[in-house]
Amino acid sequence: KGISLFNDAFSDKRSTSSLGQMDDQNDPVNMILGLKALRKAAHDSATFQSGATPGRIVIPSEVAIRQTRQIPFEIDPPEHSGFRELLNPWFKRPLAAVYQVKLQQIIDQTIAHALEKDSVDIVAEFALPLQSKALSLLLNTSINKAQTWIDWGTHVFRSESSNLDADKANVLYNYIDAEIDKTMAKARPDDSATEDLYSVLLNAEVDGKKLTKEQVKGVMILTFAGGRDTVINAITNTIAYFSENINDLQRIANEPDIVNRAVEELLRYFSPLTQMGRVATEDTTVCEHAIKADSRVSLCWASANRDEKVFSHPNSVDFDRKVNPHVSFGFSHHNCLGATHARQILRQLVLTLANKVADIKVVSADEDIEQLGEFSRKVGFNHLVVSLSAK
Ligand code: HEM
Ligand code: EMZ
Repeated sequence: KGISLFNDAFSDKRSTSSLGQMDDQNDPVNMILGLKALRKAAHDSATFQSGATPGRIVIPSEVAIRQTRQIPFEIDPPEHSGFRELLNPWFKRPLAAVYQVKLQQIIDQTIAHALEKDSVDIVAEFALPLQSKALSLLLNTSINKAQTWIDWGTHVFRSESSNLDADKANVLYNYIDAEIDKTMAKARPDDSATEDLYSVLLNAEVDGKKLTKEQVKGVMILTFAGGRDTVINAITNTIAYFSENINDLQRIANEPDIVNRAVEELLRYFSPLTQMGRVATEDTTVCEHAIKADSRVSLCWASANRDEKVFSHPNSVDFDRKVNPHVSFGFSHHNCLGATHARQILRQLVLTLANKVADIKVVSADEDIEQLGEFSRKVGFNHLVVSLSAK
């Protein structure tokens, strides 16, 4: 088996040390590799903060290309909780039946289109349009806007030429500024059914104060950036997995009740987001290793998800795994706000593939390998051309 394999890039290191090291733009990172230590650090936001200079907790650091603080991602408790309470109900909307019906239409069209063609690039012609169209549901805005987002490509801050593309980032920032201004200029009807995320945020108060334009922009940048390549990788990797394990897809057709467990296991195995940083607020330790004040650590979700102390046979995909405390969506205060949406996409996608697709043949693949110091990790694909056949 080839393209469905996602090796554990951190296993050798984890067997001898609880921390890995990498440099990133002269701002080194101590990577926390074990699940238990990761959870402890994620929970301790006073010592390991998210609210550092905007962009610094992201790896690669986005300090050079972003001044706007992403909300609630780059804010620590206690301020974090007011923003989280505002956003939680909105981001739970994917649980509503009407939302799922609309999502199903998008998924059905995406699969029908792929079945019509001799071959499709799952990244550019399947996962990216699906992610962008589904995002219009999350924002509760017109699906016609999705084409603009599709034209931006798979990542809003990275391009083929650069890992940190300032021009590309500015396209997103200017777009969001313009959308905010348009929303403010509109006289809004008093009808909650027509509200989109921009208008909800512009009308909202947190701790008795209206959000500033800059804060609304911070939420919107995060919504566009955080749920983009993660979702695209999750979708593409899922198709890659089933291309070499078609019996597992047939099993889901026969036993649809296992779909949630299957999706969680695939998310554990792929870990679509490798790691996220924190900045130490004081001299401290992680697993008895010294960590200097104002230095970076990372919560390495991808490593923790293969921790042999927690997961038996961590490197196999096992849809029968009953206890699966994976951290693909993070852990503690900042756990992924988009998880309800992402899970809903993946569950409906896998069920629909299981019902409609008989086989997935890979035509060509180009793997996306992250180079993180001494670690090379496959996180997804630059392209994955496949040919789907109908049931
Ligand atoms: C936070 C992963 C999809 C929005 C996180 C975190 C992880 C993560 C690991 C925790 C970051 C931290 O602790 O610093 C993923 C994965 C996804 C996904 C693997 C897809 C499979 C999405 C989507 C959206 C989204 C679709 C929204 C459009 C957010 C937000 C936060 C977050 C807003 C910050 C929450 C907070 O700070 O309270 N995500 N994410 N994510 N994610 Fe996702
Ligand atoms: C940031 C991050 C959020 C960052 C939870 O993850 O996702 C990354 O893809 C973005 O580049 O800016 O939004």
